[in-house]
Amino acid sequence: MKTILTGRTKEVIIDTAGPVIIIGESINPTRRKKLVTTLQEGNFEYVLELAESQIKAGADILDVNVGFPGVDDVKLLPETVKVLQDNFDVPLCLDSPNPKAIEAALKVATGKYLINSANGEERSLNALLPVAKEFGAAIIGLCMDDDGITHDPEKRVAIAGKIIERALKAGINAEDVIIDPLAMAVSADPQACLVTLETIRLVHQKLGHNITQGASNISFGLPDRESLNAAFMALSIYNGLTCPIANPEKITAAIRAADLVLGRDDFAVRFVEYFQSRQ
Ligand code: THG
Repeated sequence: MKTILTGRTKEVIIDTAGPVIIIGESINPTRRKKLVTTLQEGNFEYVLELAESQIKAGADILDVNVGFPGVDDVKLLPETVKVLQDNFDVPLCLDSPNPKAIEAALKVATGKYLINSANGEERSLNALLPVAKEFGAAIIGLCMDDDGITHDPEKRVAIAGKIIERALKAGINAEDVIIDPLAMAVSADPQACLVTLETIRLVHQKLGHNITQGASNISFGLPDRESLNAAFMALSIYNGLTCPIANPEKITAAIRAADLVLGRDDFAVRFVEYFQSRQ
């Protein structure tokens, strides 16, 4: 299955057969105070810096999250989208819990972007599926619903199935629904990563959809996050993860390595090219 996203002129194909597509996570105010202060001043220079360095480091798509306390994201998300797409050609992943902000951003979008995210809650599906349909956007479906988050992988897959079914009924193409199995901190729950890995495996086998996840979530609260994230990334890719949201400056080398060992990089061309580009 192939999910096609576009920037102004650039097309990105997310293929369930790989290779891995990287969604850069860094435009996100979580522990990035400078992003909050610059955005509050209406200064987009730091956002542009984060975009440029992530693209150089291998990001194919950029996640855009401008949520912080007190922000008017119905205004700020579309403003940020405009600045980014005026300067870069990659597709964007619109990351907001506010459907109104997503809709406002899609109104100014110059490509086929990704909505981040809907989940199995009725309120979420009813608010976002019509928006995805209207603007021809793709959409991420998180494996949680009105009953909250389950630790049973089979139940997470059932929620993914429900989201896909509802999207189809709303007139959205199957390939435009990307499933997020939910990656959570392993410091808080020793089984958290195993549950996610099994969900990825089942979604890949039973539903055959593209799969994303906030891959750096798992290492919150621990030292040497890079090693932990790299181990989890490789295992997730083996099980069927195709478009992680992650920090390319820290994870692209491990992703290129995983693609190579999985036979998706003939003669190690992409692996070597990436290595040389970082020298
Ligand atoms: N699923 C989906 N979307 C998501 C998430 C998800 N969006 C948000 C988040 N989770 C993924 N994005 C991030 C962004 C930053 C970090 C983790 C996840 C992060 N930042 C460093 C920190 O907090 O220490 C700071 C910068 C760095 O060192 O890279 O960890 O699960 N669909």
